[in-house]
Amino acid sequence: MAALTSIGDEARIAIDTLTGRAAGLVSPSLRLGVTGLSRAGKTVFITALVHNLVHGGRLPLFDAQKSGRISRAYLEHQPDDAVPRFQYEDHVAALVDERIWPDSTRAISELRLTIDYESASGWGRLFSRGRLSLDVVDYPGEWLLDLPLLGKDYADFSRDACDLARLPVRADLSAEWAALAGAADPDAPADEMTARRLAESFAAYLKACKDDERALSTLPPGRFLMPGDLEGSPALTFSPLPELGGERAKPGSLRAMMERRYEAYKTHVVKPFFREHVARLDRQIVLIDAMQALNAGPEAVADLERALTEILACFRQGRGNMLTGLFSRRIDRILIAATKADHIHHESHDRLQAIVRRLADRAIERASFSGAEVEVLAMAAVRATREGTVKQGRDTLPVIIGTPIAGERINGDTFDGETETAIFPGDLPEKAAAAWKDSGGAADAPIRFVRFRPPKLERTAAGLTLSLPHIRLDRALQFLIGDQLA
Ligand SMILES: Nc1nc2c(ncn2[C@@H]2O[C@H](COP(=O)(O)OP(=O)(O)OP(=O)(O)O)[C@@H](O)[C@H]2O)c(=O)[nH]1
Ligand SMILES: [Mg+2]
Repeated sequence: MAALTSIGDEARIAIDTLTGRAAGLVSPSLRLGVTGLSRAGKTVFITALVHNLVHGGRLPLFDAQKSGRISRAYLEHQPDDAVPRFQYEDHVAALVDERIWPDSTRAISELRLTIDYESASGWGRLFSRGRLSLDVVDYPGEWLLDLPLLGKDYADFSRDACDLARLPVRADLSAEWAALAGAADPDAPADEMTARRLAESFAAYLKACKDDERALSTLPPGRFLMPGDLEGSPALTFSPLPELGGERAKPGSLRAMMERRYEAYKTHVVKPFFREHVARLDRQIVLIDAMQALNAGPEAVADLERALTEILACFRQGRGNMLTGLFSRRIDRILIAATKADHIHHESHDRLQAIVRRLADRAIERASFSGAEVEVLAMAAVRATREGTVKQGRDTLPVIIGTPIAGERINGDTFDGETETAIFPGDLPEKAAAAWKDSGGAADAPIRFVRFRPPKLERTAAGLTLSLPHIRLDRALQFLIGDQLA
């Protein structure tokens, strides 16, 4: 990444980090980035993590909690005033009180959780104040996928975008934009209306890819789909153009205007995001919805692998830049986690994890990623189901039991959102794993899962609500922050 930023940026990152470190002397802090493509489960993960720490949830594989060394975990003011706060209370209210999944978030947000703990070693107790501030940063994976743009000029960007648009899987979705862009004359005088039509058509094509049932992964620019407060600004009103020659853009031409806006997008959107957020992270979790991809078929799995490769490439370390090497905080642990494992029986969890591991290994190899410890996990941040068995003739079948969301269907039955139902999830992951081996990629039989409502929380005799149930959230915590509380 270092090669893509200028010295000025490096210096700023270094200064930011030094100030951070200085502040860190007062209260040691760790920045945890949580990312993933939209609907991957970021909001649910953060909510469950905080809820379990604050309420002393069951986390047997998280050392500090298991050995009773955490005396208190509580929310504090976040350090960055310009970043929206992660609306933890709203999300908990949705999950726990209403038993509905939280709304989609679509932007960056942050939350500070402070943990008071006792060090495991007598030596540590002597020197450490036993307080860690965990700054959790939730940001869209789509924004991260913009980082490669920093290494591309407008002509490179146009060429790559046009190549991708012509691929058979995307050709029908991009047809309208391609026709419009093909008809535009790059050398004609710049015209706002032409630029707007092209940008809108390009954004519509990117959105169609996103909405497509093949679950095609997103293409940059990420803010075209999630513009936030930049909607309608010139930095977001451009589009790639086909067949650009190697010569420079004519002053005052459509191409020159597009070029300037593309550069503005990099300067005003991509760089600050990288500098202010990604470059300051210490740890990272990348959530992936492997279940959905397996469900949607081989193209979707291949696409998920491509997205994961690109995401990992963004975290790859710079090539020996002195400044970043010395000052910048660097991500030293990355967890790739497949969420929503509560949709399958625990006998299949290891299989799901094996599938994800293979996907991750290939992505790591293709991104020639190195420099951080990478771990892979199949988990459910919130466990919406429990397990049971059902007798069928002489067989005993393992089932999962939960309340399907109103409107979900299986075999012609439509659920009302209130009734608990036992579902036999099948041995599909096994099939998927086998098919994966054979086809060198993915399952060919689509797997169908029912979406469940969040679980009903049990209460203690004293009326206290217990913390949110999960699958392997404790393992995730141990890997991501366990060493900081040793
Ligand atoms: N059963 C189950 N479903 C989950 C879990 N995590 C997420 N989901 C489902 O996935 C959906 C998306 O989860 P979110 O946490 O909102 O995903 P996100 O990545 O924050 O999505 P955006 O904010 O849209 O980018 C939820 O509405 C749930 O339906 C989980 O641990 N178990
Ligand atoms: Mg979210």
